[in-house]
Amino acid sequence: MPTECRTARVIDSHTEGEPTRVVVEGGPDLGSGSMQERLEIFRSQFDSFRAGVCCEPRGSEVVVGALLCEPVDRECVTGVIFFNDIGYLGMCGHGTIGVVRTLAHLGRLQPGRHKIETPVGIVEAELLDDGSVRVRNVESYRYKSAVPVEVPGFGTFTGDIAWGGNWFFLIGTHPFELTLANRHQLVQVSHAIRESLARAGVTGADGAYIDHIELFGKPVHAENSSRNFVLCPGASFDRSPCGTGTSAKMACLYADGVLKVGQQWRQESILGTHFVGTVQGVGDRVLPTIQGKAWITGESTLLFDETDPFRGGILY
Ligand code: PYC
Repeated sequence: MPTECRTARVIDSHTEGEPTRVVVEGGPDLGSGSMQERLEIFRSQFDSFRAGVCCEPRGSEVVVGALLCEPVDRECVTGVIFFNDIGYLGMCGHGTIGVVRTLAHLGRLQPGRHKIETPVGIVEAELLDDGSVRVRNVESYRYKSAVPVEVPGFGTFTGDIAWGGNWFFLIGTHPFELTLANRHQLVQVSHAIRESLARAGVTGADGAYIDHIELFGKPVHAENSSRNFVLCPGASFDRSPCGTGTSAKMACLYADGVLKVGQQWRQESILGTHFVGTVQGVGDRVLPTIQGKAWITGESTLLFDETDPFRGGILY
């Protein structure tokens, strides 16, 4: 934990059930390079700050952190680096909705469109009058379709590999019940799938590690298009429908000719909450938008006492 970080002011929210903890003051100084360069500085020099904010005893494996930074591009309202209990995220859809809701709560932005800089590109977020937020994500695409993977103890699964701001393996056919009551089995099998993909050398573009596994099934609410279960990096699952996961899904549906430009895709989460998504076509890729709502749940100051053995989190 950097000695200069003794306190951090954070605002907590949840987006359709998934928590975001925005660091609004007290984060480490990452310099003035690109967001990708700042992410590398964060990772190599201040990783204990990430763990101190997200891990127990101050956080938990389900918390996604968001460090606000001065944007490089002055047209952006803020820069942001997303992180969790085990590392860093390229983009985060539910987290972006949480950031916008937090900035509105602080009086730092008004309803309307705002650009936000992330390590994987600029996204645009619109705060709507009803308090919901529509995020136009980074360009998303299907990288490979119908990839089989043998998973010891579970059998063979076939999935698509797609980019939606993070790398996903998306599986439509499986025997598992997508219910909250069945979450332990879902975590176990999707964890085994992720390990099997890595062992078999199945990756995203340029050898990128596939850190999100997404299972699909029928929605519980008839107005929705599909239900998902998303394993996040680490051992936690997304309580929201996952903004980057919904983007990756829509890129696959678009590539299959199933989702047309402007058509709505309502992605239901494991909790029964939903995001409304649409795509714009960009050649064989898409520019996805996802819309959902966040609620502020707390404002606090985290304290990192120098004598606390867990000021940098409990590391499993
Ligand atoms: O909403 O993109 C998302 C997300 C990624 C990990 C957790 N949520």
